[in-house]
Amino acid sequence: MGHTSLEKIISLQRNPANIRNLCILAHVDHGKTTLADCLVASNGIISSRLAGKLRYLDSREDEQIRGITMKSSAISLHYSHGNEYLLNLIDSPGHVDFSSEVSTAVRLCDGAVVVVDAVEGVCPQTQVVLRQAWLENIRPVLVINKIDRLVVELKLTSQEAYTHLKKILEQVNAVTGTLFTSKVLEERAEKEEEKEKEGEKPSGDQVYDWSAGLEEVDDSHLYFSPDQGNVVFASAIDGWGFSIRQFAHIYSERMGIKKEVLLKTLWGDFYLNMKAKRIMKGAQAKGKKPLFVQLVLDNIWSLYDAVVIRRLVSVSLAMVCEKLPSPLEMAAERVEKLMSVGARRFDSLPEQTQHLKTAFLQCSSEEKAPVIVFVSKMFAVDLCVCVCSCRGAQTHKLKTCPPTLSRLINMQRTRTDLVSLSANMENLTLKDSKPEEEEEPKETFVAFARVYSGVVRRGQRVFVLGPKYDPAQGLSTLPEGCSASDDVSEIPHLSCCSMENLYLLMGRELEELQEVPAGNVLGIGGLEEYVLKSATLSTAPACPPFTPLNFEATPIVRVAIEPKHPSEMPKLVRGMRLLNQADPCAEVLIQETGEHVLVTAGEVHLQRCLDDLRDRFAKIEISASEPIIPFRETVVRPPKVDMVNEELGKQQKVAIIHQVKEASQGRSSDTLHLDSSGLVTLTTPNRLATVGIRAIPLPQEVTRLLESSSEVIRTLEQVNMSLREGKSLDISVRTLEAISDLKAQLESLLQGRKWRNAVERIWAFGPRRYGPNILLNSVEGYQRPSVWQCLSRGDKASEATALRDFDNSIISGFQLAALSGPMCEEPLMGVCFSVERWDVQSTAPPQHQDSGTAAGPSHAGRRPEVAASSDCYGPVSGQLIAAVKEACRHAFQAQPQRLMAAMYTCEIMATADVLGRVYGVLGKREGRVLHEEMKEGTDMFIIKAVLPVAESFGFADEIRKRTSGLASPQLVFSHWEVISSDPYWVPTTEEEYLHFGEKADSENQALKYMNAVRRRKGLYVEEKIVEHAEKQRTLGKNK
Ligand SMILES: Nc1nc2c(ncn2[C@@H]2O[C@H](COP(=O)(O)OP(=O)(O)OP(=O)(O)O)[C@@H](O)[C@H]2O)c(=O)[nH]1
Ligand SMILES: [Mg+2]
Repeated sequence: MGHTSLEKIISLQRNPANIRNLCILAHVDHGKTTLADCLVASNGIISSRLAGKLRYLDSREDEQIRGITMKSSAISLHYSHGNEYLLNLIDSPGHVDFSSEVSTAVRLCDGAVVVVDAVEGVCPQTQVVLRQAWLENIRPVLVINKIDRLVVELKLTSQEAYTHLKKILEQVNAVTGTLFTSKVLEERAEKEEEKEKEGEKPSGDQVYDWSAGLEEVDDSHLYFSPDQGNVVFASAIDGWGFSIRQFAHIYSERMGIKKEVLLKTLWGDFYLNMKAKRIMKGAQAKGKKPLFVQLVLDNIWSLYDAVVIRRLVSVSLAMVCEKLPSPLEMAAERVEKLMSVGARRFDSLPEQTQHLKTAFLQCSSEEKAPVIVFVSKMFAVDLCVCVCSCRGAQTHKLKTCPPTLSRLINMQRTRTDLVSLSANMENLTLKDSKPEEEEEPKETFVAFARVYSGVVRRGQRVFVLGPKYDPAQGLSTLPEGCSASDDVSEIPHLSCCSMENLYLLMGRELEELQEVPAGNVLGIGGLEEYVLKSATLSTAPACPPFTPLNFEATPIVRVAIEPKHPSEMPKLVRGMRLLNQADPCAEVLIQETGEHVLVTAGEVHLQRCLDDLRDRFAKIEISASEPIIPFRETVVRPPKVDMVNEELGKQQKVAIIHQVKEASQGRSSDTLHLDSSGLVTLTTPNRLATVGIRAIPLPQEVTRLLESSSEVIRTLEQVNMSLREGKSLDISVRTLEAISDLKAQLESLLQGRKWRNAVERIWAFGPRRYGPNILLNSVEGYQRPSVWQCLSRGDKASEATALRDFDNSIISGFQLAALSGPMCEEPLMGVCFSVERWDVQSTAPPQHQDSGTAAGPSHAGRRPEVAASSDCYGPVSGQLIAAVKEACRHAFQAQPQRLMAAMYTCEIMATADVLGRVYGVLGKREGRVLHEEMKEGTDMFIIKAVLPVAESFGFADEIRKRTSGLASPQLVFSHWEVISSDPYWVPTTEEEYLHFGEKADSENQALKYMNAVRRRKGLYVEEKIVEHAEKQRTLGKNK
């Protein structure tokens, strides 16, 4: 097949029925890029001899060197199979660190090819990508790759191979099954609730049968099975593959059995009865060879490159074209999901917005159809590629494009850009005054996007809808029939831009296009000023922004970055800004300390970001700090039984009181009081207010719940804020349900006398108002409106109470305390601060002590006097914030304190002979093996372990080295875990001295971490400088 011409592709773009937008998804190294190579070769873009070896879509140098894909990239292919098809193929990375790239790819597709390694089977990332495909409602097909390994490496017989393949299919289907079941159950529960709301009270006793409903739903189309035609067996590296269709075709001719019959029986428990010349069921029971083994695998095993094995390309592409939906077949459900952002429900959107749904479903390229485009990521392209192809007419091949010419064109381009953006005068003069800056080729960003409706044309103006844009607001403010060239500056989250250039994505090259009709994937140039990472573009202001992408990876590894030469700081800042735009997952921020910090998903991702920054975006030498490991601080319950030293409990308390006293030295210590139960009472310097606070550890489940519901808590906080401002907010039923769910769960978890009525008394969450710590109102006589008030809207009871003055100061103090704890200024986690006393005296002189201890809304009238009587200590609110913060810190210190470490989980696959070494490495790095099992049919073991993030750097490399490359772990952030050792513990008894040494810091992991953080932050580190103090004393005695 020759090179497909651009005209051909443009003409194919006009027929959405024959377009397939698909991505290739798999666990790392299962052969996605190799498979893509075969498909690319079919279009003559690379030679078929190189297919499988070139990994054409891995265009970056580091991708080639490391052998893993890091960015998803797209290519448009032409394929004829009866009809002419246009395939927009996106290759995605499989490494966990880059799972955000998978999200950006999946959003633009209608279908996915899921690749599974025939030897390794379903791996963690396979499950993740199946879930991602599911969440985006796109249809998957399966390619079981590397069949050759079963023959060559595992040396399985054909019968064994069949059993093995069957098991892999079962595993994949099990994952799909779980996803499906949970969805059906969720929908059923929703329906039930709706019914209840409509007043259809189900009569009589209700017996819930949770499995009911599942049987009614047809799920057969969901599963992968060769007889459904959605599975291909392949060896991408050798370029062959087959589905049972080919074999059915051959044997139906050869044996005179109907093709349809063969299609149904070639996979499964069927065998050929030679005598009767009939296909019978029950091969396994009768000990017969299944048809698949006899007719398919035996052939492959005996003739490794038999005539029956077709080129992989035609097999897999035929499956893709038949089994994956075209853009026209987009499910209504998927559209609604894309359009209903956050808490809003689709039917609560404005009518005009709901009308847009038809535009989506029609995927029409008519003149009148509104343009709707979604940009899922911005990627930086080499200027040469970009410029050459946009000048396609003059310079055809990008590789031959001389750099000087490209720079010249670049200069022209930037100038025209600047003129068109002439509003930005500063920029213009800046550029003009520094002509040498222009010499440097500038990074150009191209948006990776898809047209959902309408035709986009070059230079067309569209609205850019920010993620928070509200179509209702836009519609009410904008005049009827306004277009994107009008002024929209007064509407929040809405701006306009023009699409300067449109490109066809061809792997490493871009081809310029004039217009792109609906249903296609494309690149858009000229958006870098308007779009940061992703955006929705439309000509209709009624269009809502699409739901944000589902990212699976949490950015957790942070490093501080500095230029080697301080004078290059501006270049670094610009480079980091570009990096932030070019990477969907990396975060760039300036910390309170002034450091420039880069947050990435993992070690490999970090390395790629640093390389990008150095070679591409900043083009300067940079130095990165050691990774900054996040910790959390928490308190735990005092141990009931002390293993080492029975006296410790008492001693600790004494020690703490001592500590607190010490800490408050230099200040009038009569303002601070700590009682033996851990209640800290603190009076403000002006002696007008006194707070009493106690720190209580939250049960683990509560902490976990709070952490996982941070989104809900944030929404709750927003709702409360607008209620306080007197605004009414249209909250969807689903949000309210989520809030009341959270409340119910908290109530069931916070049981016992200590927590009586605690959920109602929650004052705030923190830090940042949605974190995993609680401020509890235990002030006698203070009834403040509940944080759950949105649940009981309309009830009179909730309106009867009012906030006391300075209520907000208490919350602020708590937020500050929760943001940085006393151990090493890291955020707190799982701590409840119970405010047990809050006295405010009405007037300044301290002698009127009795007048102000009572509290309650009755005081509200007198409060302004106090606020007005500003004294030498500053405003009351400020003092109160500081007092609450201090009291929280002291209360925290009065409990046994612990550090919490971030933990990774990892799954390591290793053969039995290297198992010992894997355990060795894990043990050395404080890892803990959760379980270990043997993968059936292979000699591999799968080990699941957890490992502190702090110990993880170089882990993957070390494992690989120690096992000579046989085991390669993937680290995924999992949870926070309390480090059991007490960083403040000191040996007190003789045995302890003997065992731990005088300083006891040799084995104290928590102390090591804490001091490292303190040192990094420039805090005081308490270390003993005097070595062997005792010995000196003994010497002295002896003299
Ligand atoms: N034996 C065998 N090896 C294969 C086959 N397909 C791919 N490989 C090898 O598997 C390795 C990984 O292939 P890639 O195509 O880079 O895998 P990938 O899924 O793109 O990997 P990531 O993009 O990093 O997730 C390469 O060394 C390939 O040569 C196959 O069919 N048989
Ligand atoms: Mg790859």
